[in-house]
Amino acid sequence: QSFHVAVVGATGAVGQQILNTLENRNFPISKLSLLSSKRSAGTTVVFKNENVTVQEATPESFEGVDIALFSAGGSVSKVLAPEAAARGAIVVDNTSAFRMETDVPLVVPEVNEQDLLAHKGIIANPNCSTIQMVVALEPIRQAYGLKKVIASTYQAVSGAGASAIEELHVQTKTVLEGQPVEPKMLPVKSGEKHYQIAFNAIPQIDVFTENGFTYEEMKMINETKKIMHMPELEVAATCVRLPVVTGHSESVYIEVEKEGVTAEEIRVLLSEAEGIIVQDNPAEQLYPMPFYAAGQNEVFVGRIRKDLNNDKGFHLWIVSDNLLKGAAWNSVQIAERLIKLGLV
Ligand code: 11C
Repeated sequence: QSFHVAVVGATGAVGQQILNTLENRNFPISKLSLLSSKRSAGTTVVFKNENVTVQEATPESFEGVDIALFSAGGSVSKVLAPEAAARGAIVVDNTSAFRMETDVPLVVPEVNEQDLLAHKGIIANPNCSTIQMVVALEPIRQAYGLKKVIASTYQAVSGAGASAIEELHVQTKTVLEGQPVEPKMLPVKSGEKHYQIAFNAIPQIDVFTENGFTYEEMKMINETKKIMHMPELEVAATCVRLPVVTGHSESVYIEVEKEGVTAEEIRVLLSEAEGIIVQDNPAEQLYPMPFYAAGQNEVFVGRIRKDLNNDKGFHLWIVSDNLLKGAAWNSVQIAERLIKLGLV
């Protein structure tokens, strides 16, 4: 059994990784439609050693498509994802356009695969920083209960797309040559102010909301509650952009419900959990780092410590490739589960 797959946003940072992942997983494809906004149409991309020309995405592009993987920005998804679904395609959408809609499952397969069963044509892929965190938190929730989560993130520029990677490269070179830099992209491309990212840390990802948290922070808060089916979970986040190309890192403080849990118990639990690699041995300076996690599908967890004051408090360091588990791999994994569950 094989499927007509459409990739919308095929030329972007995530789109490229979706194509790599489809290729690496040998995804059962009978026909592949590579689509994009008008601006990128006509570009050639390579899939399985063949050049494929990207076509402009229109509603008609989705005739006969079984699975449509969208990562061309929220405005494209808002218009075209319903068109694709109306034509019978199952959409896996990487943007924030539909994530919080009640009839759209927001899915991380290791956590809430069963939510796929209720889909109505569109399935949302969560934000990258949310995905890696909930993969690590779900086994802990199941074993010990979960009351509180406070996350501080150290996020790579690739989360802001291919042009942000380019900006980091150009700025780094410019600074090393002793020239003044002209920031144009970060923290928010359409924003009024831009700051240098090379040799810097920017405590703003996406725009600010009225409560003082940024949208990235609110995504982590709201999406975590939805994916874990825990509206009552206490969650807070501070999201920071670093001059790292790929791989988001997170320092996460949690409080569990059960008393007397040890850090070693959490280490063992996570090392047996799906999609997680525990790298945690201070004696050997073993801990996850984004440079080494890049290119891999798993979520890496280390620095697991019990809080010094709170018996139910623990600290974790969670790292993953934001373009893979945070985006492309999670999307393709959803598509694979849809097939496994007989939903396509
Ligand atoms: C970043 N997390 O690192 C963002 C990118 O809602 O899918 C992903 C935005 C999203 O900038």
